[in-house]
Amino acid sequence: MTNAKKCLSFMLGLCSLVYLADSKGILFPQESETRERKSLDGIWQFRLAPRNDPEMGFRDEWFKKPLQETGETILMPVPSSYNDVTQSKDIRDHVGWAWYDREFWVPKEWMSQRKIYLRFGGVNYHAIVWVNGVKVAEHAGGHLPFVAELVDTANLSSKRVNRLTVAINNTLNQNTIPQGSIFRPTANRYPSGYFTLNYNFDFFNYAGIHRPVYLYTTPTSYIDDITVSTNLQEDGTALVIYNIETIRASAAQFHNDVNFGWIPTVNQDGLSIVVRLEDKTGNIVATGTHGIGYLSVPNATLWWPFSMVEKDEEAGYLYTMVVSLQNLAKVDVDVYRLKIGIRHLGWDNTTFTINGKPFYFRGFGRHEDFDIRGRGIDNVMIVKDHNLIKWTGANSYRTSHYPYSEEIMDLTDELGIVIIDEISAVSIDGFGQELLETHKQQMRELIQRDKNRASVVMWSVANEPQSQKTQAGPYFKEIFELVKSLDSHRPRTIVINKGYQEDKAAEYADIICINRYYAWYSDTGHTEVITASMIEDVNNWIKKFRRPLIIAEYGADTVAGLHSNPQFVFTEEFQLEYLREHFRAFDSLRANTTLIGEMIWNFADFMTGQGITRIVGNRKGIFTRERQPKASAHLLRSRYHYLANELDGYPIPDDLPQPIPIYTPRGNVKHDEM
Ligand code: BDP
Repeated sequence: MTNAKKCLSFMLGLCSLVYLADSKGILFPQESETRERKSLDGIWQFRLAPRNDPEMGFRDEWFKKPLQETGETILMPVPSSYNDVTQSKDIRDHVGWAWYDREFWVPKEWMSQRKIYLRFGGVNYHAIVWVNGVKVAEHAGGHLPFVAELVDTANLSSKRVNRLTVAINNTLNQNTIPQGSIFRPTANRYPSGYFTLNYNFDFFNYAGIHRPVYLYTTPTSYIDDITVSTNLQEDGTALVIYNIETIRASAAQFHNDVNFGWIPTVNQDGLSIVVRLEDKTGNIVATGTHGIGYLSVPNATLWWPFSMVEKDEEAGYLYTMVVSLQNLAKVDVDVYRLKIGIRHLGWDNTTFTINGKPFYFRGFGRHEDFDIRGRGIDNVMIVKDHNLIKWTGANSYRTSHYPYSEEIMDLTDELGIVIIDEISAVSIDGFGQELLETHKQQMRELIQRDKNRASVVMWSVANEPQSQKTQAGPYFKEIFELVKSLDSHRPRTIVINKGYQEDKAAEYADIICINRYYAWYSDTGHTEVITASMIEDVNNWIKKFRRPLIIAEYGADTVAGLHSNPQFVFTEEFQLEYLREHFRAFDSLRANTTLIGEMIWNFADFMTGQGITRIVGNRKGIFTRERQPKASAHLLRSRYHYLANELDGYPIPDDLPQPIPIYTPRGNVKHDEM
C-alpha cells in the first residue's frame, strides 16, 4: 500500500481493503457511453483430444485453422458443461484436453482509439486461448474470470472474420485447487490405456466454458479497477471509501498518490477522476473528485438482508457509483458504473452483526448444478433458485465449494441474500508449498473479483480440509493472514469436519463453520442421537475457541417419492425427522451459546461422480434436481419463516399456520455450563 493510501485509511480510522500489488482489475465488462460489449455466447464447434494422443491438438496446431478442418467436430453450447449435452459416455467422462472454436466479427470502429479485450467468466479447469492462431491467454482455476487484451499480435481484423480457439483441460493433480489424481492401473484385467481421474470431493467434476464470454472495449485511457468499502459513523452518516485505479494512454500507469490531497488535481495528461453516487431513482447523493477518497452520505438507505426489512423490495438496496475519467474540457473519456450496497459488518468473539443487528444465518449449502447444463450458467435456473430461496424464508447461503458466477452474485447483491464466499479448496490434503501458492493465487483472484459485493459478508478459505494434520496449522495460518491483508472488512471462516480436539486450522478463523452428519454417516438411522450429539459437539467447539459458530452442513440423502412409516433412511419421512431433531438442537444452542447460523446440506439434489453411496447424484436436497420440493422443503420453510418472524419481525406468509406451532424446542435439553 502506498503511503498516501495508508494515510487516508488511518485518518478515517478504518482499516481498508488493500489493493492487489501490480494486479489489474477484473471489473465486469459493461456498456457505457465510452464502452462497448459483444457476447460471444452461443453454439461453438467442439471436439475432444483423442484419448490415446492427448497432445495431438498442440502438435498439429489445431489453433491455426478452423477446428472443423482438424477432424470431426460437434456443436457445443457456450456457456455449458460439455458432459451432459450429448449421448456419449466418452464425452461425459472425458479427462484431458477438449477444444472449442468459433468465429466473430469486430466492428471497424473498434479498431482505432480503443482497447479490445476478451473475457471468460469461468472455464474449468485449465484454459488456453488463441485468437487467429495467436495465443492470448492462459488461466488455471475453474471458477474465476480471466481477461486477455487483444493487441496487434492477435492479428485482429474488422475486414474479415476472426477465429477464437479455446483448449480446456479438466485434469486435476495434487497441486491444483481442488486436488485430484490420475489412476492408471497396470493390472492385466484393465483395457490398454485405461485411466480415471480420482477426486475426493462429492460433486461431478463438470468441465466446459461454464460462464459467459465477452468481447469488450475500453478507451485507451480507462478505469482499470475500483475498490469500495462502506462504513457507518455513529451519527448515522455512511462513508463510502473508494480507490480508483486508472491506466493512462500517454504515460505509465497513473498513481493515485499524484491525485492525493484535497484540491482536485489534474494529472499531466489533463485527465481527472470524478465520482458521483446515485440512488435508485438517479438522484446524486454525493460526489468526489479524487482517485482515492470517501463519500459521505447522510441518511443513507442501508443494504439490508432479505427479511430484515418489511418490504422485500427494500432488501438489498444498491446505489450506483458512477466513476468518470474526464479530460480538461470535462468530457467523459471513460465511465464505469458500479453497484454498491452501504452496510456495516461487525464481529467479535460472540456475535456477527449487519448494520449493528445480530445476524443469524438461515440458509443452505448449494451447488451450481442443473440437469443437462451441468455447471453452465443459465438465467432461468438462477432466477428460479433465488425465487425458491426467498420462498423458504432463507436469508443466506455458502458458495459451496467454489466461487459462483458473477451473474449469481449480482442477484444476491440485489435481493439481499447474504453470502459466505468460498474458494475451490474442497477436501484438500498434503499442504505443500506449491498447493499453498495455488490456493493463495485463487484467494487473491476471488477477493479481487468480489471485494465490492455487499452480499459477501465472509470469506471461506476451505471446506473440509484434512485439518487434523500438523502441516494444516502453518498452511492455514498463512492463508488466513493473506486474506486479512487483502480485506480486513470481512471476517474469515473455514469449514471443518474434524473434531474440536484434533483440528489445527480453525483457531485462525474469525468465525468457525462445522459440518456434522449425526445419524447419517455415524449411527445411521438413529435420529434419537442427533440432538444430544450436536449440542455436546457445538458446546465443545465454542468452549475451546470462544468464537461464533455456524453449522454449515447437516443433511440426509432422500429420494423424492420414497416413503416409509415408521421412517427409514432415504425416505422423505426420515429427512423430516432428521430435520426436526436438528431444529431442537439448534434452538437450544442459539439460546445458550454463540451459534450464529444453520445451513442445511443441500438446497437441491446435485450430480456427483459414480459411486455406490450415490443414487445418480447426491440426494440431500430439500428440492429435487428439477427444483420441486420434497416434504422437508415445507418443514424447513416453516422453520425459516418462524425464525425470520421471531428474530427480525418479518411477517409470516399467509399460507403458513400463525403462529407456527411445531418447531419450538420440546422439553428440556441438557447444556454444559459455558
Ligand atoms: C460433506 C461435504 C459435501 C458433501 C456432503 C455429503 O462438504 O461436499 O456433499 O458431505 O456427504 O462432507 O453429502
